[in-house]
Amino acid sequence: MVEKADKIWMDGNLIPWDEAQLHVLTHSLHYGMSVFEGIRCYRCTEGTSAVFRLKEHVRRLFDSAHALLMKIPYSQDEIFQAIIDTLKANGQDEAYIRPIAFIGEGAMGLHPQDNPIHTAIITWKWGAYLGEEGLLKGIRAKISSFTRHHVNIMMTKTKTAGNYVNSTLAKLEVTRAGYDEAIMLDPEGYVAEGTGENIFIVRDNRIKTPPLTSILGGITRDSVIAIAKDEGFEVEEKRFSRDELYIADEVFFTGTAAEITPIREIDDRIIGSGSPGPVTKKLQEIFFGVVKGEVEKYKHWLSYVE
Ligand code: PPE
Repeated sequence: MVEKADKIWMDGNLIPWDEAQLHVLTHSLHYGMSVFEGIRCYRCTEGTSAVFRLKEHVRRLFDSAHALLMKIPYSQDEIFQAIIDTLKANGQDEAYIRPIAFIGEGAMGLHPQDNPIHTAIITWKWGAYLGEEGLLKGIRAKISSFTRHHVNIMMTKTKTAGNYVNSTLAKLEVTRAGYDEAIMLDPEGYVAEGTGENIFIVRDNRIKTPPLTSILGGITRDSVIAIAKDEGFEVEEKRFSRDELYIADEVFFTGTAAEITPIREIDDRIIGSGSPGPVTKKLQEIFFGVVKGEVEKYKHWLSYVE
């Protein structure tokens, strides 16, 4: 259950949480055309709070809307500020932030030209996405029998609600089989991403992650690549097959919700030593320092909530 906060920002106003209601004819509910973001605000070591890479997340929200021919009736600056205002109104020093833009009530059918576009921002407490223990000890993943989207079927670089039916099918499949998370292959059979995460492998200290061709351009992915290169690692953005996962020394997921989650087992094969490896642990340590404002070099990724 999501723990209620005081306010939700909806169409320009901060309104009480329980009043953020919609009609069942809300167009996006029927056809899956809405775009959203997932952003995290962390409490910084020095006391204040900061949103991680807020500008990039807001930009991606607008990119998603643009690709779907949806016009969000606000500027990026206005949404940026509204997110800060929502956090302040809720007095949250740590939160997961979910902006969403969707097509409202009006005409039905697939081409609702005049229906309003609504925008909302919800903030709530969200701990470790795949569990505290998963973050520490690693999770067990399984490759789903569901294929990730083809680039001409869905807009894979957008965070479109409808894209996540595919993710949910995969997640349901593998969690019912007793695993923690699904890994999805692209239509050609190469490793693509998790249901809500990007994926990285490490072998002989070299890091590899699938290229952006058909996956979401994760902001955590981008951050981890920058941090890893800074640490002197070679990072290759290249397709790889499922057996490269099996024989990797280390595998981990990245995502706003998942942060950096080690994967200790895939399709019943133990990965490396079976517990998070040194590269994953090092990247985790730096990443959690960065989001808490401990690393001077990356302070420009933070938007302080003041
Ligand atoms: N791939 C997918 C399909 C995806 O949904 C996410 C984020 C990522 C990669 C990583 O992107 P980024 O957050 O920019 O590093 N998934 C969001 C939704 C999770 C949910 O269950 O809801 C998230 O992590 O917020």
